[in-house]
Amino acid sequence: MASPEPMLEWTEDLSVGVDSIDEDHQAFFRVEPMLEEILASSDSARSMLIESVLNILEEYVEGHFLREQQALAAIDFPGLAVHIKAHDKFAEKVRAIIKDYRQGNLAVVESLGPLISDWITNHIKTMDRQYLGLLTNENVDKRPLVCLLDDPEDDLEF
Ligand code: FEA
Repeated sequence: MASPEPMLEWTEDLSVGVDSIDEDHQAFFRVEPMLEEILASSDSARSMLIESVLNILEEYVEGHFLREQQALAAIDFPGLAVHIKAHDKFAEKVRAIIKDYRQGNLAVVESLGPLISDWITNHIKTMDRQYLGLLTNENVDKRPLVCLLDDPEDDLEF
């Protein structure tokens, strides 16, 4: 039997040089192991714990992407349109899985782990590196995700 894939870990070399974004990414790296642990358990609170992870993911795909996109737009980042497209595609997949799960297809939640791993490899470790040196602590909104989402001024069109 094939051994399971090792968990992906955030390491200093993945830093994009912006504290708030690095903290978002570090939190995101913790989602998959957390979810796997919950799925492997027979905890009576399992469904409540899964729901908490789904809430975290929902907030993340709204708030983190908004944080990056606003900052990239402010510096006229040349790859912005492609970057937004990638965010939108991932967010759409996450939302579809969550919706399906909440409609009763409980097994679909198992597809989140591989999706997250793939995103870490193909986006955080690659595409997000493209703005290294362009974004700084000074030109990125450092508020917690939940505050970014609550701010009506953040309803920007990209
Ligand atoms: Fe371009 Fe950052 O997005 N990372 N995530 N997730």
